[in-house]
Amino acid sequence: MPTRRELLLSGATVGAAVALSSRVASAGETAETTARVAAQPLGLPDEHYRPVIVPSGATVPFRISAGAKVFHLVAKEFEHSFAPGLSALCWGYNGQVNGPVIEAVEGDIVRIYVTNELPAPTTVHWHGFILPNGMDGVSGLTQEPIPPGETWVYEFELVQNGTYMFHSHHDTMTQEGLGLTGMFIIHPRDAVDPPVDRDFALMLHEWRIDAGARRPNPNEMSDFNVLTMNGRVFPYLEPLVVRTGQRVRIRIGNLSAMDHHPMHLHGYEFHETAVDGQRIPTDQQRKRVTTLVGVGETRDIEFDAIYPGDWAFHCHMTHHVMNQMGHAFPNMIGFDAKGFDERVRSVIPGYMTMGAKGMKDMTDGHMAIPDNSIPMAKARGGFESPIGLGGMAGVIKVRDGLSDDALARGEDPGWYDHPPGTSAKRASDDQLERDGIDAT
Ligand SMILES: [Cu+2]
Repeated sequence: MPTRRELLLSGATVGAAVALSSRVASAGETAETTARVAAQPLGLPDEHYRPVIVPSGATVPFRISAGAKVFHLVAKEFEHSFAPGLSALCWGYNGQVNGPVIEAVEGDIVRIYVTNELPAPTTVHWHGFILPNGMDGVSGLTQEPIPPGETWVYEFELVQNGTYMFHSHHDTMTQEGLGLTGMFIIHPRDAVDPPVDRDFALMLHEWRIDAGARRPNPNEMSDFNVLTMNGRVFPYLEPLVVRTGQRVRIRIGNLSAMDHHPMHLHGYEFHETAVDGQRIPTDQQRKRVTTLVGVGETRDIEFDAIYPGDWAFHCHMTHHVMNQMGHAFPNMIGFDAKGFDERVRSVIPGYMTMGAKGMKDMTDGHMAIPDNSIPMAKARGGFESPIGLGGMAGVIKVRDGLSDDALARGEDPGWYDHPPGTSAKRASDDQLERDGIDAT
């Protein structure tokens, strides 16, 4: 077995690894005093791992320098779009809320620079990591917070593999709440069996954004009205596109403030293959259709995409698949508004009571909405009626014969064309009579 010294590092020699600048401010002692050398070559995309796909998001680019994989996170405020018609001033890394995704390989040494362009101090905590205590990123406990305008550096070896996360640990309620969270995926040295063809990463979050407000309210404790995956509400999260027969993994992380999310996949039974980065032995993996992702937890699920179609994947808390407009209305179900509406119209021309048949009234687009807000599910699929989903929902589009190129380009194949005889439709008189259904 070669000694550490004999090992050439990808793109950098051992000599370069030792010559680490001491001018860099460090979150702990290690980066300043010793440059460790990875025991094996740093893992490279497409050579040592298949990169994850981040719908509506991105991974952090890296360079190899002085024996480590070098990443740079810039924490700052920016305008984030949750959906056309709804944006707000959020805090995030590299211009993304709840992202971007850092990807590396078990055994890699990572050196992560954090530039603080926020108006407040910050830190980054590496959630679930086995690392030196001084790299753990807890403000006041393991380091001084990073002052505005400064760049600090974290450096540690990745001794685990799996789906992990990172987030601010300074004034956590405010900073996490405004979007300073992301996923950190550590690929194993040897791909798990069976390997997956499509490996998706989704980060869950919840926000309180009052209609017309410029910023989310991080002080909210229970009444969240914008529920997102990778910072988007349905249907503005890019679809998860898969060719029929491919093996799929979905990695789900939850750094919502207060809510656990039961994530439900339509049309499939999946295996829950990892919890908090820990791979579950194959014979203990349970088949499920819903996986509960607690706050601060991650889950990996895997399945063979053998059923073509447009399959919903969403949180099963019904208020979490609504958009802003919809939670706070009075209960009008069953209210007979006929005479009432006429009387009110004599005072308010054009008045119409909404919600007597349920919240679907709100989806049809004939209700005036305030600036910078989104009504419940305005989106249309392949049908005349809008899709009855909003918030924390996405679509997995499984299609026959998609080319590798089309998948690599992230092309949206459009809405599913259901084969004849495979869709729900109005029952015919013949059917009703044949089967003895009295529908009169
Ligand atoms: Cu939920």
